[in-house]
Amino acid sequence: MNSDPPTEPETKHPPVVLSIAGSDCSSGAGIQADLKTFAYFQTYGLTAVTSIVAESPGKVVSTEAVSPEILSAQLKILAESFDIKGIKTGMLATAELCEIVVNFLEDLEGAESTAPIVVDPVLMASSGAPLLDPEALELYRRRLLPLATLATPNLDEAAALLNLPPITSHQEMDSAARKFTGQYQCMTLLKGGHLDGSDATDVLWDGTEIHDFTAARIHDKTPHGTGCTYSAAITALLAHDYPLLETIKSAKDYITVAISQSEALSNSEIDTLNHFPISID
Ligand code: PXL
Repeated sequence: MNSDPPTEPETKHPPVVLSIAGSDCSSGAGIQADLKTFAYFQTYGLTAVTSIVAESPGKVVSTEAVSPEILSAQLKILAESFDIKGIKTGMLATAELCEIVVNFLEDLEGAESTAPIVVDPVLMASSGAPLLDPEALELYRRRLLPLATLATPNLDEAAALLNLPPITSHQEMDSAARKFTGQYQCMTLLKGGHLDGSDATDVLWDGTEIHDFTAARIHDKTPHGTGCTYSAAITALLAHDYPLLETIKSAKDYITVAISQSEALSNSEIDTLNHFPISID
């Protein structure tokens, strides 16, 4: 008779990841997009809400930042309760909330957390509505970005944070990505989606080498929430311990298919991103 103990199927918990971001009631961007993306990549997503945004795709009508007390309380209970393997920040709304987030991340580092921190420096919605008070920019520059493992600015965000004129070519992207890392001591994925051309190329400067990530541009599709969704995918894959280059390649493949399968679900001209695309090959 076989006396070996029955072999249990190996149960592996999904990595726990945290999004510190705003709520987009239309669910294309913000924490709603992050949670869907975290689920797609088989991670367990937590959220700390910074602000509530009333919007539909392409139209922000109102934003309301949460109180400092409730943001602090969300972060405190989550840090006490979970072993967090990856963190992303999105819309941080005000300088006061930004400072709470910075203090929280510094405390985590002090407690020897090795969770990667992905900072998506959300300054405005695709419609142009401001999502960060200008006074908070200094905190990004001095304290938040230097805590990041990876920052994921788009062209406008990188130009604003570097005090540069508009970035208009691949060559300028290359030098802006290097400059961003030089100034803020984090790796930089500069997203070139807003540049003209038949391809959408993002440039990663990892402190040693430049890497390009290119996908065919999907001309007729500009759904909102692509930046949030892309950085959430990166956070989830890093939490799974994927190497950085594979992470960015897979996240770029995912966002490209999510864009190509976006749909007109609202009465807006702007499509709704498909966070659960059918196939990503
Ligand atoms: O896509 C930027 C963005 C980020 N976060 C929240 C948003 C938006 C865009 O509207 O609402 C909460």
